[in-house]
Amino acid sequence: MPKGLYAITAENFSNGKDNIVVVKEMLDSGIKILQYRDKYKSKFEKFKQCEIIRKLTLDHDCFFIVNDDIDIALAVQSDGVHIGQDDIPLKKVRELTGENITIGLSTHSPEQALLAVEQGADYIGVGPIYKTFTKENATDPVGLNYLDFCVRNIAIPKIAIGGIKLSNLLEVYRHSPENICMVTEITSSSSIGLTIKKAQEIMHDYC
Ligand code: TZP
Ligand code: MG
Repeated sequence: MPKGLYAITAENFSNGKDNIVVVKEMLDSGIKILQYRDKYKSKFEKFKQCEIIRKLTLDHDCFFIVNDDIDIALAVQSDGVHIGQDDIPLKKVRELTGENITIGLSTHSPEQALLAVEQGADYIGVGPIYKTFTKENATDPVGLNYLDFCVRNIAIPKIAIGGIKLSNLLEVYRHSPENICMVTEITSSSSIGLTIKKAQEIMHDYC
């Protein structure tokens, strides 16, 4: 999985645009890791969008991850699937997917991060770093201390997520996670291209 900026769809926070329109703008602006996340559509609707996004991401050399739906991930042959602490246990997901797919797991504590590695996760989500209004029932912010723990103790890639904006991106970047995710800062931007460009400049300067 490439390092750098990690984008996630959020149709409810996309200024009325559908996921496909937003994804096209993201890809045209150079996003190299994209997660499809949609908590409101039917399985059929999600599958149809993921089918399109799979083609688009292949054309743009972008790593494509499906959130929650292991069956959709397998059906469209995404590069990865992302699960949370309340989903089917990671070991079972691995049995279903086989070794050739990247599995990401959201974590919120040192215990969860260590267990994720033990159970074979390929990367972990670390967050929410700051307060976020994007995810319903998000846990309280874990802050940068938990990110520091992970950077020191967890060898697999770490994706910092939650409440990250252009305004605090540099602060997070200085803590050296392999990837940083901004959800609504990108999806709800009136210029997705400009927002991604600014983010990439900030992250590039401090490599
Ligand atoms: N997982 C942890 S926080 C979050 C997810 C999906 C949402 C982060 O969204 P935003 O808009 O970047 O705060
Ligand atoms: Mg989930």
